[in-house]
Amino acid sequence: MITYEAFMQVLAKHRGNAIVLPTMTANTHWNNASKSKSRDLPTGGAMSKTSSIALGLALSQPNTKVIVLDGDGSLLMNLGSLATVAGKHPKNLVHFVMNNGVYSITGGQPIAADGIVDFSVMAKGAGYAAAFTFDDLEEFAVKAAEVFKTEGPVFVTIKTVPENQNEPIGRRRRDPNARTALQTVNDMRKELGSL
Ligand SMILES: Cc1ncc(C[n+]2csc(CCOP(=O)(O)OP(=O)(O)O)c2C)c(N)n1
Repeated sequence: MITYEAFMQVLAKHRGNAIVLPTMTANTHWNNASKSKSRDLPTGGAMSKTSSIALGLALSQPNTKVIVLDGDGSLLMNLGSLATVAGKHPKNLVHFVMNNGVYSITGGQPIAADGIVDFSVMAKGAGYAAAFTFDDLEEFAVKAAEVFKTEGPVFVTIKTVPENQNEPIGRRRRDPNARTALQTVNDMRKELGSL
């Protein structure tokens, strides 16, 4: 299994000028690793919708790589999005699912069919152009360049070590520098030259 922190370090090396959309547990870890925050579009409470937002961005910015860091519980809530993405053939979209087997943010409840469901097989079945699965950091580090060169939509399952949050949500430490949702969207619009 791969830790979020180590995965994010490898991703940061390969990100180039890609737009990155992290959600759930990936948000904090990507925020620590990203060197280009104006090209990040983190989404929090809109569970399961990040890949749909990413699809819109990928279609509107066809010459820019768009990377989604999805949660496995989130993806299960919006499985139809796999077919929607595949049907639009976004060549520039790379859709990662952080497969930690749980709803980490809400305390570690297991996802449906944990250990049985194979997201990469589902994505291929939905029509993604390619799908990979990584359970080992070294293997991902060696193949990452190939993953990002592959014509999309590309799907990547990353088997991640769960980091369960047991502190009640209202009592968790918040990043005092965190941008509001509106600031994040406005920053991205400026970055893309539409504001
Ligand atoms: C529509 C909707 N239902 C429920 C929630 C409550 N909720 C927030 S995070 C979460 C679990 C997310 O699990 P996963 O996508 O696997 O990410 P992880 O927490 O493991 O990083 C839930 C159920 C929500 N935000 N939105």
